[in-house]
Amino acid sequence: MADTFTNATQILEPFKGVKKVTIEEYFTSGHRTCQGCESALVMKLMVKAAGPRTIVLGSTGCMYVANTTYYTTPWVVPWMHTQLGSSGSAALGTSAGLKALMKKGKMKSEPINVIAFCGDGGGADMGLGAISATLTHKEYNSLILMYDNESYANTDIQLSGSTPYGANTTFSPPGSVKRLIHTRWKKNTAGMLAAGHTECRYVATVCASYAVEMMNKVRKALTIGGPTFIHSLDPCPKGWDYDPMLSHELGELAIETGIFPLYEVEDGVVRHYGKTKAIVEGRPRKPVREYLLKQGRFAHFTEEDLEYFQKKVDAMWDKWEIPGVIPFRREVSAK
Ligand SMILES: Cc1ncc(C[n+]2csc(CCOP(=O)(O)OP(=O)(O)O)c2C)c(N)n1
Ligand code: SF4
Ligand SMILES: [Mg+2]
Repeated sequence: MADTFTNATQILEPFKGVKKVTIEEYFTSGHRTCQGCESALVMKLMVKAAGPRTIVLGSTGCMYVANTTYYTTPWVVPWMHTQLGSSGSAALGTSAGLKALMKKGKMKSEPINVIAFCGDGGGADMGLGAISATLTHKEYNSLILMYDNESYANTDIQLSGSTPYGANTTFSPPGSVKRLIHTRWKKNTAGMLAAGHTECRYVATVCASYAVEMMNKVRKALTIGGPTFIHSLDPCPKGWDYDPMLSHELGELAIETGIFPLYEVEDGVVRHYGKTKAIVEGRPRKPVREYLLKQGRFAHFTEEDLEYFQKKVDAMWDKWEIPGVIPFRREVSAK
């Protein structure tokens, strides 16, 4: 056995401002994502943050299909496709494989980042079990990043467990008899995974509209090590039906309306950050209509629908045990 093996991670210090971000790209030209695709930006920032000694594994979805069209790819680092529900298994298996090879002295012992990404269909729905299992294996270092464009986008925008209430998708077109076909509330994926995996040392939510913060969360997850999870909210011009130039603004509005809170859970401690922190400290949230009505998928919403949506978001902030993170309330004992 090679005595040099350690289970160490790379120490990736946070970028202190945009001018300090490294210039090298590891996700370059050669992809065919839509104009304004925020998920493609997430891939670029994710691997830029991780650096060259990184392996990326990607489950089926837009970020697989549009990024590996025959004979072309934007990936500069080693990359592998995995089955739609397998991002968790791929992360764990690759990390375990590297560890075994290094321990046996069959490859040079060095910290290599393992990142597996999945969409919301692959992560919040189909692959949830595999992600959950991986987050309990604390001896293996990997990051699972779920890029959430709020639909099964690659197969033409079917609704997922992460699609917002009321949205028009190919599975939930509004009709004259029934206006809202999709009436389930979006899953709270990051909160669920953080609360349910007490030995997972790091879970965070991010949005690429805040690019440096987003990259620093990736760097932190990889540095902390063990299995870690990041949930990224990604505006998708095709699925959300808006002008591609609005991607950045819609990301900001998702945070400013309080619909998608930015937070990290590190060793069991919750920390809201960025504009979400300001909201927690008293800054007023923008009305959800400012976000919803910029998107064609909510064009059929009436005042009543907007009010319902607003009320649900208000409850996240006013009633949840930890705003935007943990939905339970303590019972108030009647004395
Ligand atoms: C087991 C399995 N079922 C269905 C499919 C078809 N399929 C390919 S991509 C995809 C959508 C995945 O959605 P998501 O994970 O949200 O990624 P996105 O396409 O939105 O980027 C589906 C259903 C598949 N590849 N494998
Ligand atoms: S459908 Fe959405 S996620 Fe897929 S490539 Fe287009 S913009 Fe990106
Ligand atoms: Mg998706």
